[in-house]
Amino acid sequence: MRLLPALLLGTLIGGLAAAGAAAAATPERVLGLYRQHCAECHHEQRLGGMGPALLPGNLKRLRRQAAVEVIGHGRAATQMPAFADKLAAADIEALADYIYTPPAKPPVWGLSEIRASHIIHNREETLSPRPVYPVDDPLNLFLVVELGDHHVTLLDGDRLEPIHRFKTRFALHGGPKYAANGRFVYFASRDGWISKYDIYNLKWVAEIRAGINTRNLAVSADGRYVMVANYLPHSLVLLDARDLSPIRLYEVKDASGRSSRVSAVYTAPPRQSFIAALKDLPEVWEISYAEEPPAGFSGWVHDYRSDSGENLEPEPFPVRRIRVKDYLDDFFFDQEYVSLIGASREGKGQVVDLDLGRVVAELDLPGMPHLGSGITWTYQGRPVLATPNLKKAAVSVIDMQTWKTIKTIKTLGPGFFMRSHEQTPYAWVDVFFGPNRDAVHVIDKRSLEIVKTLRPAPGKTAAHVEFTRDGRYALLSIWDPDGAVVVYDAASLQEVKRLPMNKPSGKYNVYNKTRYSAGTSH
Ligand code: DHE
Repeated sequence: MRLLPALLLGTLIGGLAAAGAAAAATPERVLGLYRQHCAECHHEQRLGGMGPALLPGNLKRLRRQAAVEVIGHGRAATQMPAFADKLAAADIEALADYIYTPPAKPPVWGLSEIRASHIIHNREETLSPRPVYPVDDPLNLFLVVELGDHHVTLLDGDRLEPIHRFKTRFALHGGPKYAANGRFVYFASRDGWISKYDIYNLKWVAEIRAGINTRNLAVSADGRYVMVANYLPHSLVLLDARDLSPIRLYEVKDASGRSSRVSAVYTAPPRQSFIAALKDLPEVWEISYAEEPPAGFSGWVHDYRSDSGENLEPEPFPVRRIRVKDYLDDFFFDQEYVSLIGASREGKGQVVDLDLGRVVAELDLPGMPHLGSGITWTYQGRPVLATPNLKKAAVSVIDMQTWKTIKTIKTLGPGFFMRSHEQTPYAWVDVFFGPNRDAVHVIDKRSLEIVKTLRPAPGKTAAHVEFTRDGRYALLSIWDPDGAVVVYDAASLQEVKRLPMNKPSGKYNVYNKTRYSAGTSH
């Protein structure tokens, strides 16, 4: 949620309300408060944007009283600020009532709306198959998302210099995903726009609005499909990667018809499938794009009994459902894509064996582990995973054979992103929240000790690291409108240079991403 303007306005006007009793909460007044404080991030019609949709269907896991708390005191690990000192308690209660009231007309975003939004900018066949600018190694290119003014910068990873800067849709979120050859990249914005960009020609190829409030997207390992995970509507949308035309929409429901938001979707290259976890149902979905899906995939999305085949025509891209023990808000995989390691926001961790199709272990992960940012490496001959925590000042290191925590590394505050590379002995983790948010820890993967704490811009959030293809340099964001990407020598940990940028967030190296480096998110 982008809240600065709302905050400033809130401070000026809301202070008056907070000081005294609120005026009577008429529908007009509540609507006015909503427009003034919430609409910028959550959308005029509560459909979500930078922040989630505020409709009863999307708030199933948030009790009304918890919503009152969030409005008053903000939400950890998000951009949601506290309004308790700007709004009177009665106004906060009235806003909570409002968001639990169904809209007069339920929002619809089906295949016809999706199709109607489709834009073709440039046909692939009209574009150059080679970069139109000088570059030695196109696999060592980087994209840097600049949240400050919704732009992306293309960086040359050898010269460590910008090549081009271009405007994007509003509020990109999650990692852009590259096609396997690294020429095309797919972006998702929080409000559902999926955009395909040609990095060689510096041109947009196509766009489509696949949802109203979107989580993320994944690209199939064969580069033929894009899958989009939505919060609103409760759907997954399969697109043709060539021009983003829609192939299939999956309504995300269980056998009894209860629907769910999708936490996220990822590609699982060795399985030729997409894997999605659900936020409101204890299920993981695996969707196969293999020519001949293995056994266990039903031909019908909405019916568990379809294995019997009664009256059901098998459809392409079938779904296999795996029941889990709790909701999975956040998750990632081992390098082989056999184990899915997931956790609910309440910190209940589970390991799902995707071959066996069931939960095989539970994890001790207190706080709010950010598994989406988890990484793996080999420690004393055994595979381990490490995850930052959005609520606790700690990094958990877990043995991936026994699934036991082998070390909890204390940090200076909760962190968002963790990164490493095969060619470096170090893992980097930021301190995203709290008074030390300008600090970044460097952990030695051999000793599991913090060996250095960097403060590249005192007072400004330092976050999210990505390595060059060879692991020689680590690039770090100064998450500020007057920010920069700071380049470090990954061995000496000395600063090499700074590239000024407008609130740079994630950085994505073509090689590391398309080779599924163990040190980065996939
Ligand atoms: Fe993210 C990735 C979920 C808040 C910046 N974030 C992801 C992914 C998920 C996720 C599921 C993986 C998607 C992918 O890459 O395919 N993020 C969530 C949340 O649930 C949470 C906590 C609440 C929310 O608002 O949705 C959240 N995220 C944030 C932020 O507040 C951040 C810091 C700023 C922003 O952009 O809104 C933020 N998230 C990012 C970034 C990535 C990301 C930069 C990609 C990291 C990468 O290197 O791959």
